[in-house]
Amino acid sequence: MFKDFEQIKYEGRDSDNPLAFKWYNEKELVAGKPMSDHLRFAVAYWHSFCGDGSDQFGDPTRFFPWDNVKDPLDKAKQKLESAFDFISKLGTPFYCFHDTDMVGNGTVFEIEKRLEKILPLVKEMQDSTGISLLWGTANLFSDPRYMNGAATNPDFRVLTHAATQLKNAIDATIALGGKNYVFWGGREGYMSLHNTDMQREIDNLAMMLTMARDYGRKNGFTGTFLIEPKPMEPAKHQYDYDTDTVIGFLRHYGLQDDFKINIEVNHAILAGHTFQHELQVAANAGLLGSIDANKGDYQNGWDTDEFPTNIYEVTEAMMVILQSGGFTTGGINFDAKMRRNSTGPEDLFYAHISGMDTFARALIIADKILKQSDYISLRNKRYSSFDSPGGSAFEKGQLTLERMRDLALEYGEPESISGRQELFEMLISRYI
Ligand code: XUL
Ligand code: CO
Repeated sequence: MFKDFEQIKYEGRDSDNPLAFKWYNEKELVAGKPMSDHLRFAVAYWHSFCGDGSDQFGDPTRFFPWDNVKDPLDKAKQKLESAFDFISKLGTPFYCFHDTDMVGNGTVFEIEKRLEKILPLVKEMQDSTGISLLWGTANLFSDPRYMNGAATNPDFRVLTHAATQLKNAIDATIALGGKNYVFWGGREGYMSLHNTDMQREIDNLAMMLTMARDYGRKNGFTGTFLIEPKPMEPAKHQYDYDTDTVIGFLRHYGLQDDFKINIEVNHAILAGHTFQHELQVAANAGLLGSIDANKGDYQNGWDTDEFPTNIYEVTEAMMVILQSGGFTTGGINFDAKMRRNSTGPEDLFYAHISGMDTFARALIIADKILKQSDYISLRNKRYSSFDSPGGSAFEKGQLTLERMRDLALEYGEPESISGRQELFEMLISRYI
């Protein structure tokens, strides 16, 4: 599928070659390490090698050379070869997949059998190209058996099938040396409270995640388990609503030492937040794991999964990521799809090159803002009263309400201090 393309190279800012990087120069040092180490880019198997452009209103607009191959395993092999050819030529160090992206859907035992057969080939591909698995996951939302949920289904028998798929996807992730294992709970939520025992469903979700954690650890998985929050779509109410909700859930059920958060840009927007907000909430809890990079649409209320190009949004995100110390096992997975009317294989390159350049550029800008500008000192200055004897005694828990009243008397009416939001914004624009 991608045989007519050559290795994508860095050509610098002045290049007008759409099949070259203008900003992403993998070895270039930023804040003490190569760009590739900061960004840890991954290609998503599902959008890139399965997404055919169809939507609720129309048939496929994109065709893959393996579309008409009958045998699922032959199909999987052809897809695998093209996928690794694309990823190698693009030069991202990682990829991510759902079990069914790789081998197609079927009964959980058919999926199991096909995975067993394809895994040695995938391993070979990884070894010969040097591409690694950022994360694996199981698709527990597309098949009709999951229409009432997977781990939160009211029928226990469905849970046994979900668990089988989960076990096999964890096995695959371990066999391929995956750095993380992701849970996105597509159907883990509800449509109507009338027929839903919410407490029971959430307890069952926690039980399934606990089993998955125990199974993974017992079998040598040393990576990170990640939960990917999303407030709705396809479920009306999803239990993993946003980062704060998931953090509360993880702490309540004692899962916070093994799980972190995988934050997706468009999901943050659907939850009524910004991407930066979600990143900061996770960073505050020490649970910022990984990100699914894309771009939402502020005019509509669904998951458009566009390739990221918003330099303001991404710069602000990179500022949070850099300040939190960056990724460890996580990275930046392009959970993004081309528009329905982008139909050529070259479009897949354009989309990823543009997204990678946006992040690389944002990384450079964010590093400069943090290092060269007054951004940090301006923000610290806003809180400097907490470094005074009274303020620091308060933060240490040494004051009472009575003592606070004495201090209020002593200080007198506080003067008004500007928040200077426009100055901060000016500073960011200037560096961009
Ligand atoms: C759906 C979504 C998924 C997860 C993996 O909105 O983001 O693709 O990233 O299941
Ligand atoms: Co995602």
